[in-house]
Amino acid sequence: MSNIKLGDDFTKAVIAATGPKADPRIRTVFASLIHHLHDFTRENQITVDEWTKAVAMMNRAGQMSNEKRNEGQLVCDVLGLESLVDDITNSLLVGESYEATATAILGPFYRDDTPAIPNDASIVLTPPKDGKGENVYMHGIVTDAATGKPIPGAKIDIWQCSTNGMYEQQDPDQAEWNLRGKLTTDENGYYGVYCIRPVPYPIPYDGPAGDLLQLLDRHPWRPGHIHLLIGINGYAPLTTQIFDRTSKYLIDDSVFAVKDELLVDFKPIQNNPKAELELVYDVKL
Ligand code: MBD
Ligand code: FE
Repeated sequence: MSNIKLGDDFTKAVIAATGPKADPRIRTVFASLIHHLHDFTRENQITVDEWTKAVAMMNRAGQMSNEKRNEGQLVCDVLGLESLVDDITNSLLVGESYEATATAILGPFYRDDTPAIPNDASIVLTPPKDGKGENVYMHGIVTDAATGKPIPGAKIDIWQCSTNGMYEQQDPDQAEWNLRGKLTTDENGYYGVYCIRPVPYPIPYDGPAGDLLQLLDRHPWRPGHIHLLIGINGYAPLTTQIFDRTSKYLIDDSVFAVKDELLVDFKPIQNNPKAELELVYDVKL
């Protein structure tokens, strides 16, 4: 390729520089990474100028990141990388997942310290002021995928953004823990919670992830979704998202997380003073 002097022999030498004490997995993965990175760089004739821009983007992602914002993860998300590792991780759980609920990516807004709440509580601590908030009674049963038996005591972390497109930690006008809660299934595997109908939402685009979207002529929008993380001893934790079947952006989710199996239907509910809509969502672990 043109006048490049640093060809395959150079790449082999860089890989061979790995020392004998390197962990085997690290050795394998980095040999492959160096190989692909070098090939990519040669194939595309990447210049110092272009590489400098890429390094600046990585540095800026690091500088912007804090406990409320994970810009590196967002950059990965817009490139489909979190969805890919989610799929690979799931495919490695042989036997476990054949009938289990489909997974989806965790995303950058999960908080692992979300307080426990009782069943049938509301996570709407700060009701949306824009009139777009539709109250939903979401409930279902968690069962064992293999036996069909209900699973009592499963922990269900649930989180969603408000109708202004912001998660609680991004928005000073929302109470802490608004639209978040950690439920526990009862003796019948039942869980229930009052939440809001999720609306489409743009991922934060004022940083490198947004710059990338712009460079690629893409929009930042995600379809309306609710996050779930379900865990109990003896089962692989299930990270997923459910999507309003009627939402915009199902076919062009900016982070490539939508799966057909995860589309859900919000239905009108009668005789419930706390909600206009009902969402029945059962989970199989
Ligand atoms: C989100 O709200 C989200 O769920 C994902 C996966 C990525 C960015 C923002
Ligand atoms: Fe999200």
